[in-house]
Amino acid sequence: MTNRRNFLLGSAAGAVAATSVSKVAMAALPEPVVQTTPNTMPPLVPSTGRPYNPIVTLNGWTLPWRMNQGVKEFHLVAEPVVREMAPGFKAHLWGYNGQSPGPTIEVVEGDRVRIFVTNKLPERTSIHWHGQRLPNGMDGVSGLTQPAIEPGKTFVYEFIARRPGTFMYHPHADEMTQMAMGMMGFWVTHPKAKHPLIDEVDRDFVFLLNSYDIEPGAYTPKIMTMLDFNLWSWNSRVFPGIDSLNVRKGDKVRIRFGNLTMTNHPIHLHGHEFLVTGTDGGPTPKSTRWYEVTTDVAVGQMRQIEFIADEEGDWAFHCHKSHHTMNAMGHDVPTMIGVDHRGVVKEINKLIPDYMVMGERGMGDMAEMEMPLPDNTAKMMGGEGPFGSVEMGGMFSVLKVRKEQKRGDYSDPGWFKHPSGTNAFEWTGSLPEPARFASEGGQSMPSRGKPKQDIEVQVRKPQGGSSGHSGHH
Ligand SMILES: [Cu+2]
Repeated sequence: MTNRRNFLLGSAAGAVAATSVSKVAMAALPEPVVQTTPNTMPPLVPSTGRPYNPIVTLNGWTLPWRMNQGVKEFHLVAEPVVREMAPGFKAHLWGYNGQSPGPTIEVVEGDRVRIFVTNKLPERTSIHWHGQRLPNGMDGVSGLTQPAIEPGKTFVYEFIARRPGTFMYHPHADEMTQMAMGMMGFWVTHPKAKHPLIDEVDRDFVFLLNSYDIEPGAYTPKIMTMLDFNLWSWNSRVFPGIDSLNVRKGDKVRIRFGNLTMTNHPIHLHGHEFLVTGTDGGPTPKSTRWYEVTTDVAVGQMRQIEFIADEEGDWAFHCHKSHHTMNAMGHDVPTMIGVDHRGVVKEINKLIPDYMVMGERGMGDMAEMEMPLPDNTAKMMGGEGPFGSVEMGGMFSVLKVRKEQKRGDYSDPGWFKHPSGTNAFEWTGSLPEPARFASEGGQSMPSRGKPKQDIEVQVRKPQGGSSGHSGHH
């Protein structure tokens, strides 16, 4: 759970900051709130300031504030953190207030916001409030709009949350390193009154798309990686470490996501069609909305989707780039589908008895294989569902729609119990002759310049041996 730690008497890491920040200055700061678990925290219902319908951060939390003469004061601490990316797999990242990503900041349109940022990293930082309208000097670009925040120092940002919408925050100092290390967070500005383009919803979820390159067995991301990441994550979690989105049948659901990776992510929901009701620029005009089941989020963008959860079940929700639903194994694995290497394996087994070949029937076996992995490594794919392995990793979760789920209850209802007769099943009866070959064969347009003789693909077959191919030379 959330805990407060005394900043001056804090951990060893805190001692660095304590020496350089005076007691008088610290007394004026709101106490930093630190999160110690990667669990999805219940929504933070506002007890001061204007009311709003709070959001839920997947495997994350919302930062509490204090009111100081009408100003909402927050305190972010940039610091090294240990993030559990999936059960049993921990990464040494940089983040804010104990976690990566940092806490979600929720405010209401028109709020005056003051954010104290204390730097407990070994290098300079700053925070850019991605997408906000604000005075130029509050934009957080080190060198351009402010000096960088040196280690041990605290800076203050202050501005009015001028427009409602979905925003992010991230460093704008040594961005390449600091974002690759997990420094980022979400920001939601709720509308202050009924807004013609912002509907009220029953459930409002947020998560950030991020990616890491952590070698199997290692703890720290490689920060030089440009595209070949091996961990594609939502809020620095990989499936099966990403919590499900639990809703009540009939709920109006909003899901907001922002992309701080180096590639686009087509986010896909099963069983329902949704509207894109918000982008970086705020709510979309109603005339521009159309139904989709996949929406692409480009680098640096935010998207907000909405739908009525009117179909019961466990619905997959994931990035549609198939490599992004896999975990760390690297991409240097040759494709072995269809390769018969029984003979080779026999020879290798004489030298290495445990040697086995990967992927000759596809990679699905990897999900169940109990191959010894280096310590601290997420399986390439896995996740046990009610019918076996889901054979997924990375950017994958499940939308759970249930009749019994109560309003405001975000707990996991377990697996869906399918009404009898509504599951796909194995067919064991007789099979009819395929009708299609008789009716097919026509082309919509005749081809031109076709070779007189059909070209046959040459397949090199093993010569001789006892494989049954002898005689076919
Ligand atoms: Cu993706």
